[in-house]
Amino acid sequence: MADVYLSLGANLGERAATLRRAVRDFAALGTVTRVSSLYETEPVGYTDQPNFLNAVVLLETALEPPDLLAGTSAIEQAHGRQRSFANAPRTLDIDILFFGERIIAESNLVVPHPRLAQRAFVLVPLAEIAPELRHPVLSASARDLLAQLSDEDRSGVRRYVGPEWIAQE
Ligand code: PH2
Ligand code: MG
Ligand code: MG
Repeated sequence: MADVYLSLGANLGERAATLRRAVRDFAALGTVTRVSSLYETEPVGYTDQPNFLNAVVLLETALEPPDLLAGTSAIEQAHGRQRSFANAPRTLDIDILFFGERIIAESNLVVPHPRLAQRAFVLVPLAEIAPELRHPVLSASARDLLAQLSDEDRSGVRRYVGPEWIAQE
């Protein structure tokens, strides 16, 4: 079994409902044992698009990385994900942040996620559910990585609903 941290994002459609359904769909891939609050976040990278809702979950899975990636991609597709251009608005994005302590560098999957240390929309929810989690390459905790970001980066991330969001509707 591996502890896998997944990042979820949505900025089109019924954002919270989509994220909730996606986390329920993760039952097909393993057991979700922790869910962060839901955060409303300003778009990073390509900024001319709506705000996102972002969250991070811990999934305990017996799948190997390629099978997990196939599973998360299928869930993105099931929720209407269209691939247009990099960083385009999307109904659902699921990114594998960590796969246990494994380091993966394949053409279609790089783990730990290469941009997570720069992204407050990932580190704020990650540090909420796993502050002590160690990045196996950078050898810093989620809490420390978050502390290295600027106030300006962190200010683009605001709590939207507490962890109870997953049980609503
Ligand atoms: N995802 C991106 C690019 N920019 N910005 C926010 N706030 N949230 C995201 O999930 C996000 C982004 C690429 O996947
Ligand atoms: Mg992404
Ligand atoms: Mg993605």
